Amino acid sequence: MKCRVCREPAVIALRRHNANFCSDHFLRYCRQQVDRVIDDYDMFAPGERLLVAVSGGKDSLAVWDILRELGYAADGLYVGLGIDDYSDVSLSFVTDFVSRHGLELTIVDLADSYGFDVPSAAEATGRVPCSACGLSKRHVFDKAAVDGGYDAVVTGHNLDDEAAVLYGNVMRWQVDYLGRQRPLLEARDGFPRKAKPLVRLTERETAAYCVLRGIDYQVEECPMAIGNKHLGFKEALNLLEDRSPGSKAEFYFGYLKRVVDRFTDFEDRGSLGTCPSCGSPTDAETCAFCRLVSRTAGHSQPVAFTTRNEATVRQH
Ligand code: Q46
Ligand code: ZN
Ligand code: ZN
Repeated sequence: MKCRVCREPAVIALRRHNANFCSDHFLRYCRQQVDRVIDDYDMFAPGERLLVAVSGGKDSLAVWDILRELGYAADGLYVGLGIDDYSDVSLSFVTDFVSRHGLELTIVDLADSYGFDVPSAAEATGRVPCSACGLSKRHVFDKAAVDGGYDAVVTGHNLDDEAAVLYGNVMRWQVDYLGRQRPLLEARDGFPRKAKPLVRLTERETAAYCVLRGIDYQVEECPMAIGNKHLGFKEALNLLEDRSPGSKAEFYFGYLKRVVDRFTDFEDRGSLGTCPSCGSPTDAETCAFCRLVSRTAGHSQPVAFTTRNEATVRQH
């Protein structure tokens, strides 16, 4: 097996591209794919400040690393979810990466800042943990980006993630979500710009990128992912991809090219007010995150809640 570019021994075969790459050319391929997404969607302008939502997994560390390599000014934000050892180990991968490269990281711990963690929120709401977890992460990322004057929030969603979310939204005809499923969402109504520069890379590719770059990451699945429908959609698409390499990319990029604009009208563009507790934009009297904070009161360690008590830890 030889590298498509230099004919030296290859370390990875990409069936959907019918190509093999050596280590150097695979890393270059990954950077080029990210660069192409940034370019295609006009994601960032030179000199902008980016905030990477980093979890300790392969995707968020890979996107942070590639953005650095491409010359972008990117800081990280880690949200402590309080999921047993899983959260502690995940954070250690992030802090290792940060100290190795001299980066700036903000840590917001849900329990310290808001008085609940993901397990207690799941208990209080009676819903799957991912529901409170996703809501909390979105709130913390959005708020940190707006308060910190960042130009965009960057997440490590990859091609497998986006194809699985698209599949799930199509299965249930979630037309309002379909209209917003794009690699770039512009800032609007008090929400920051959101960018997903990894959408041209698969999970396997981001894992290989980390291994070849010597980046250690959390390999365990989140123990609270049980009941997460997303994983089922991923498995279904993996079966299709195995039989017909390139199916995921055709499904997702075909959607972006030919279909997504037809769903724009379904986006809920009702006017938003301001949450009286936290100042976030909301279409309800109090935002969903502050309602979650109230519901969890009494289900976890009591911690005084104020609107401005993010326990940020800066590490250099
Ligand atoms: S961390 Fe949170 Fe994920 Fe765990 S509880 Fe679900 S959403 S699976 S990305
Ligand atoms: Zn090569
Ligand atoms: Zn609020």
